[in-house]
Amino acid sequence: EQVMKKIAILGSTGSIGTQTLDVISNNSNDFKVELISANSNYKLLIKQAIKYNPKTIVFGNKKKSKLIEDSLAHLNINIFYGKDALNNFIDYCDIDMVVTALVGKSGLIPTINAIKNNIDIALANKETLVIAGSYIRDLLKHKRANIYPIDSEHSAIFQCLQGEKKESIEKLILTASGGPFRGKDIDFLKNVTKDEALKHPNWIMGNKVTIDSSTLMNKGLEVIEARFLFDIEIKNIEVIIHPESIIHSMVQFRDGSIIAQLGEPDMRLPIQYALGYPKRIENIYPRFDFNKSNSLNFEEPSFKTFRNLKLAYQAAENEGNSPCILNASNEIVVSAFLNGKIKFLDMTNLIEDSLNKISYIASPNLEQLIETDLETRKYILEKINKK
Ligand code: MN3
Repeated sequence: EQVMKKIAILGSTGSIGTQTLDVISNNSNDFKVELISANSNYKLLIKQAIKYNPKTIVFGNKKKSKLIEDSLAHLNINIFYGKDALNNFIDYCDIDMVVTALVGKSGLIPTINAIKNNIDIALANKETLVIAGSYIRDLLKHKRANIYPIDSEHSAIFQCLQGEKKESIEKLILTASGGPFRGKDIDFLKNVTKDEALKHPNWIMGNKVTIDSSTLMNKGLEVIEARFLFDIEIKNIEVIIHPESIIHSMVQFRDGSIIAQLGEPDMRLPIQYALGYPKRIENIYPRFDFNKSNSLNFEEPSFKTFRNLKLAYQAAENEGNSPCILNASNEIVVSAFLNGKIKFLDMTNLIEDSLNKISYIASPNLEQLIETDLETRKYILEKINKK
């Protein structure tokens, strides 16, 4: 008899959330949706609740509670509201796996609570590992929970490592598309607009990660994510620009062999691999065709133009609360850039400033990381408002 995997999706109305539901729709014998959550898009959350009939939904606030409850009155769904409900979602459902498709630090506490309850995680929320990577790595050692990456680069590396021993790894090679401003110089970047930054050449993603791709901060966060996910030293993690986004990442082993994972840039693939692991599920998504695209290109990233990548490497080498500072300031500056409050290059300058000004803690505990996060946000917001 087929055993259904019971899934919770935190952030079900975003880009990863909707694609996860798409994967589940295509594999309704394998997966059942038990809980979905959204922060602001109540209209889509209601539609999803009617279509997937989960036992529980969580919405960000009570403002639309009457509308939500009236719309779902004919269904037997438990409805919870607010940040506490999201953080403690694990108390409201009985699941096998949680997909953390939240944006930014909102994923931190729900992820930690899932690990404490020995629930497997399909991780799309890279910021969680950047904020508290060492804490989560240590927590995982004492729990039965596993993290399966959804980020396409980390899914690629995870696939390349199947059947391999950790001590055989020489280095991880993360590929990056280079974003919409690949090949441009600092002068060009001075005046780029939000609309230009939101035009990613290959991937369809949420606004935050698309801006992060245009500054290469996304790759910086992914280097840190890889460092903790695979427990590999920063000096053994490399970034190479690969504009076609067909090779999703690679592992070089100690004998010099390189294993790569390839495919069309389609997030449903890494989502499906994380959900179904270790099973490879058949699908009819578009296939990569070597006859149609017969060249794959590579170039070195420019650390001089895209200084965010350099700052991320520096924060990762500093360890302690530095990656947490990097992430918090980045979340604030990206949102300020999207709201038209600062210019493109201001983002990097403000992040650098916060890394210099916020007090360094070499071995922070979770409370200190949460404090660092709040302190950094406050510091950067004040700087932006003074401008
Ligand atoms: Mn990625």
